[in-house]
Amino acid sequence: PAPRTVLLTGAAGGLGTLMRELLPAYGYELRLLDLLPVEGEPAAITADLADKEALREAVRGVDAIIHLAGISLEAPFEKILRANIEGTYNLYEAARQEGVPRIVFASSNHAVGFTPRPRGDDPLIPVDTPHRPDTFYGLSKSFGEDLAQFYWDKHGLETVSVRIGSCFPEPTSVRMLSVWMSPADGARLLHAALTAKDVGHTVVYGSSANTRLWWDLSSARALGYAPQDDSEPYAEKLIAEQGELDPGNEAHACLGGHFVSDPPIWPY
Ligand code: NAI
Ligand code: 15L
Repeated sequence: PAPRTVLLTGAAGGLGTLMRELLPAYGYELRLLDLLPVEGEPAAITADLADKEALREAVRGVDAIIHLAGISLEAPFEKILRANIEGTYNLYEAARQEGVPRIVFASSNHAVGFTPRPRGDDPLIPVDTPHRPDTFYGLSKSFGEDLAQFYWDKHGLETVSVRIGSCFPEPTSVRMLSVWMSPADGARLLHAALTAKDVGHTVVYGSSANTRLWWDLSSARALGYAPQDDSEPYAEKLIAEQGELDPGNEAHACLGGHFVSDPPIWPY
């Protein structure tokens, strides 16, 4: 049967807020969880991913989990370790113990952020390109993908790992013309990831069908995802304001954009 009750972790965050608005139209009943209270949602579970008992209770009885909770930008390693690495492990372990069959994991383009971006007629970046994390943050997403593979191979718990580009209401940079995922396409992709049959562990890129796309969306399309949006209508204005991506600029050379060239955040 198609999943109906879905736990959404990270429900108070930017993406969580967008998906809370869009996913119910697909027929899901969302159970919400976040470290912070979720505005206007008194029934939301307020819990830390470090709280194993709270996670057991939160996942009990759901058909699937959309795992968005965690630190969403670069941060000192100890913080990433606790929230993203241990936190994601804790969630998978709770899901295994409670028999939840599928997780949709919010991975990130920063798991492969040091991959040079295609230029000219270069081929699109395939989904099986090696992990090249650009930050401790990206490293935690590479870990999450490996964790997902392990829980599938060892325990038969399915995951779709979505290497999200930039999911915001509008693209706000020239790089985003290539990596943007409209919120509506984000909901389409999550719905496909929840309902496709026999996904095992499938890795997909998460973006709209952008004219300036850098990566291959075929594994996402194979789940039934049919993106409807393209960032191109925003191109003229953004390029007039910011200029074309400069191939000599390190922050423009790779998929991860400025995450590649930003100075480390201390303490390292
Ligand atoms: P966000 O930072 O707005 O939201 C993350 C949420 O997780 C916050 O509400 C925060 O309170 C919660 N959280 C953090 N640590 C937690 C913990 N220990 N226990 C429980 N909850 C905790 O981030 P955003 O943009 O909504 O992203 C959601 C997910 O998608 C993140 O995992 C992020 O890495 C991933 N992602 C998002 C992209 C985007 O374009 N928005 C791009 C690529 C990946
Ligand atoms: C991410 O992984 C971040 O969570 C998000 O805030 C954006 O920075 C996005 O990547 C991006 O690459 O634009």
